[in-house]
Amino acid sequence: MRPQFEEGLTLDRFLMETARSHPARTGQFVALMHQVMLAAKMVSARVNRAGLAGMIGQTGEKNIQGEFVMKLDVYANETFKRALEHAGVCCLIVSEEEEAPIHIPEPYQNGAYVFMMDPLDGSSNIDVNATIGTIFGIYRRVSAEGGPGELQDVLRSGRELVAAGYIIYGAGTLLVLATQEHGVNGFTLDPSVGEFFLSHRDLKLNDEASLYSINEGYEAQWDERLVRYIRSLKDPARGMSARYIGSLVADFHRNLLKGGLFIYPGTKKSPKGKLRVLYEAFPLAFIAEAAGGAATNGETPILDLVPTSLHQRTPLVIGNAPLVAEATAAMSATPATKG
Ligand code: P6P
Repeated sequence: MRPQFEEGLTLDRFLMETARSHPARTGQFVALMHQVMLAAKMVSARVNRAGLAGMIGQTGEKNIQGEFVMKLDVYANETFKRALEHAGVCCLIVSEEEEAPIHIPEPYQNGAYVFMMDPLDGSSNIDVNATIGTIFGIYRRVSAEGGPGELQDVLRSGRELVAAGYIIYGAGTLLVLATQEHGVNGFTLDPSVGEFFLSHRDLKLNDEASLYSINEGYEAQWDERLVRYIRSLKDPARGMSARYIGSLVADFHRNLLKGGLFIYPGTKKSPKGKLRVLYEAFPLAFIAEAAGGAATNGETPILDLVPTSLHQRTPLVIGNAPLVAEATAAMSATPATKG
């Protein structure tokens, strides 16, 4: 039975109360999430004044404050890395911004967790002030405690994730956290006190959904079965509306709250699509399933995949379970033999 958490609870207290139910926990997960919260607040502050701080799309120059100007996504990567690499909670960090896995530098301790992140997804939307976000997934290491993390700690089934979440930097900053034991909960940052407060308790993807999200500009590159399926969603009798921001965290978050189906398919040019397994598809699939939804690659559940490389891509079909099942069946149907 999940404890009932009242609105307004801080993320700090939520973490401590939920950690208490795991005597085996060493407190490292709570410490890791504290570092994620710190980095999230720093990135949020910088995103909110990006235009002023000369952070829009520039790099390597000094701005009027004399600050070294980094592109926001580089700043986000550095901020999360720095917050996590010296806290003794991670043994490996994987980032969309870095080709190789990030090992914990001397003299810092290797911890029990692997942290995978897209530090600032949708950053192409920054210049137009569209909502962007950080996406993360967390494994407990399987390699021997104490030493540096290994590839076996991260190239593994999504079913082994222990937690996942995202921070969405929009009108407000919201941290959504999913864990195996406590479902999906959203915490809104009150920048005046620097705390995250429970604002979206026990989020659920129920079975009603009237939104679908896909970049229809690529229709000519889609598999014929997908073309037919998307056209079927436009039948007025279905009462569906199209919503597509082009920022994965924003599109996913809207569909999580309102119900909807998001598809980033493979195309003839890019059969594996654009989105990455480890730090986009896995975390969002973990969240979707924890909320009662589903996620597939158009054929099989995303979380059943076992990636063979850090930046491997996958098609993504994610949202309310009945819609995901319907879309997956349509996309994987045996093509009718030309008679
Ligand atoms: P397209 C943003 O660049 C991103 O990685 C995701 O946030 C978003 O869902 C996707 O690309 C949008 O891609 O090809 O539709 O512009």
